[in-house]
Amino acid sequence: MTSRDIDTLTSWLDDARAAVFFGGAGVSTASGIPDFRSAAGLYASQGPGGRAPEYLLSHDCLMDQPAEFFAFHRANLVHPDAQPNPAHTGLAELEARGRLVAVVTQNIDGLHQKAGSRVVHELHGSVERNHCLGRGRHRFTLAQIPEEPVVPSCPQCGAMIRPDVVLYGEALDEGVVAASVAAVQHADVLLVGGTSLNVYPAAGLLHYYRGGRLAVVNLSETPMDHQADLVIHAPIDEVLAQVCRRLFG
Ligand code: CNA
Repeated sequence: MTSRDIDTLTSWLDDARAAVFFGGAGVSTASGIPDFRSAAGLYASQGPGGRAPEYLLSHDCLMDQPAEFFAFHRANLVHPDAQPNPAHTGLAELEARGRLVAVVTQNIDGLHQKAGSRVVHELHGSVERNHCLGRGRHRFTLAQIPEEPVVPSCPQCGAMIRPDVVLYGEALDEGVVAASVAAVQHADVLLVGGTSLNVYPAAGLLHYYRGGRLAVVNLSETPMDHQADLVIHAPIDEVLAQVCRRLFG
């Protein structure tokens, strides 16, 4: 990361009136939540019984082997004590100061809202919200779900409670996709950070961007690096901390 790269990104965000951030698991690694595809990520190891994480986080697993699903989900994707890092707080500050209009995230950890971001489109849902599969679709926060039994059930109707996250084999919420597409289409700056851009359809959102200020900030290379107007291979938390320091002191 050169000082010139930071200068460029800072001036783009200083000029921006409708910047949008699109991010993924790398945004939360500095908060102690492992991503999927880094060397230390969840996909580097197999799940219990030699099963792939893609299966353990799938709709099929939830329905056919709910105990295995919840054990894996809780152990790896639920981090109630995690706190926002400078990437989350920097984005919240950019929004509060009128530079950024939306965060579009593939994350399910709720840390953008915890940092104060107000417009957050959660493409893959959130572990913070849960509902039962009964007719009443009763709703629960994460804190309302007891750790035992492993497979949580609704105190009102007895049906299984599941997290409002998009599992492998499930479709994205159309309303969230539409809002995310609209934000990206109208963005003057599109800052992409902490995502391998491997997961579709989410990664396809970048194709809706029509501006000339696409910045990709990621530790490793991404398939979009060659199309970006600025590429920084560095931690997104450090980059945003530096940008915000230059912009707001
Ligand atoms: P991914 O495929 O695991 O990619 C993460 C990317 O971030 C990798 O390319 C890393 O090199 C990069 N990276 C890691 N740390 C940093 C950092 N500090 N700064 C910059 N880059 C970094 O994850 P994606 O988000 O691309 O894939 C989408 C999946 C991951 C979604 O379905 C998420 O739900 C899922 N996920 C979410 C969380 C979370 O909510 N925090 C955690 C793990 C996985």
